[in-house]
Amino acid sequence: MGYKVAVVGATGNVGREMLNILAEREFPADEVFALASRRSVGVEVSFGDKRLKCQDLETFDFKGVDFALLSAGSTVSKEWAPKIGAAGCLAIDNSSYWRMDPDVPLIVPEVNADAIEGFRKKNIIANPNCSTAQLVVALKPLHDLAKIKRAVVATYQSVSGAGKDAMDELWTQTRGIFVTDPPAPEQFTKQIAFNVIPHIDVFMEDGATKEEWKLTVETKKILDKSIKLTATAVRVPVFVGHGEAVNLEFEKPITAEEAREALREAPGCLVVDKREDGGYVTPVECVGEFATFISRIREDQTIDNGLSLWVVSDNLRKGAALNTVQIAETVINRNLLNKAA
Ligand code: 11C
Repeated sequence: MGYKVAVVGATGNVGREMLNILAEREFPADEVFALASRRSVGVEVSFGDKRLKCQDLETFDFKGVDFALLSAGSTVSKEWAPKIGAAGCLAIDNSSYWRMDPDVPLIVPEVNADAIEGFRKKNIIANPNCSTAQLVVALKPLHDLAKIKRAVVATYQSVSGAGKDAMDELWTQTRGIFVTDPPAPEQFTKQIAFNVIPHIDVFMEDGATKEEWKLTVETKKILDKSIKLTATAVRVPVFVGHGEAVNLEFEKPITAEEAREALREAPGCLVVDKREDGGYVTPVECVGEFATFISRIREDQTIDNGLSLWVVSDNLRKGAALNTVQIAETVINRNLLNKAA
């Protein structure tokens, strides 16, 4: 018997990718429901070669549904994840709302799949922020090899992380600069076309942004609380795919070649590191892919046991929808739902 899966926020960037990935990976679903807010009821979304009509989240009955994959923002997740969990349906939540709750596991299956069993307390599992997911996939094999003491990360984040309206703003502003007057910024604080903006999410008291804070606290929760991490998160005029320049200081010696070998063997990682023109991956090439790509692996001679590298992944996939579906697959593979065969 297959599973029943509901996608909450089915009309958004990530919700649509969830449906694509469920179909692409032939997730063992008997029925898939597309759910959205009342104003999107009846809107059709693609699921493989089928079209699904969005149903109203408010009136949907989650009893008998195995998985709800949520990507409708923190406000919806705050209210709905507990209601869905209480109805006996496992809520896998892509918003930031539940991530730091001690009774909710925060999971990247390649990194901390064993922590998944903690979902039973609330029947909720959290999916990390997109910039964290790809980072920890790349850090895990290196941490296992030589123990990371400190990480310094600069992100180059695509506008799709801020939603569809933000993608439209990049498009209309870029075109507008050539054709007519560019529209004023609405989704971003400054012009995003032909520019970069060192500001993602709200400012915290210490001067960091919340995106930077998330990178720190989520990496600690998923990988190792002893890792010190400082980040600068930057929005760049790219539609899909986040890049990250990562500098690492390890406890033990590690060569670039050892790091490359470990990353080549690691689940979810794909090393493209040719040290020649074009011998590295850029965001444009990672779109639609499942892997986290690692390039530019090199020793940092300015510190003991230092390495630098470049990490790129599709933020709507590994950073969101793919990781959510992988969590559901892990629950199934570990037989944690106790569903009768
Ligand atoms: C961005 N990383 O690129 C954000 C989007 O906490 O899930 C995802 C926000 C989150 O704007």
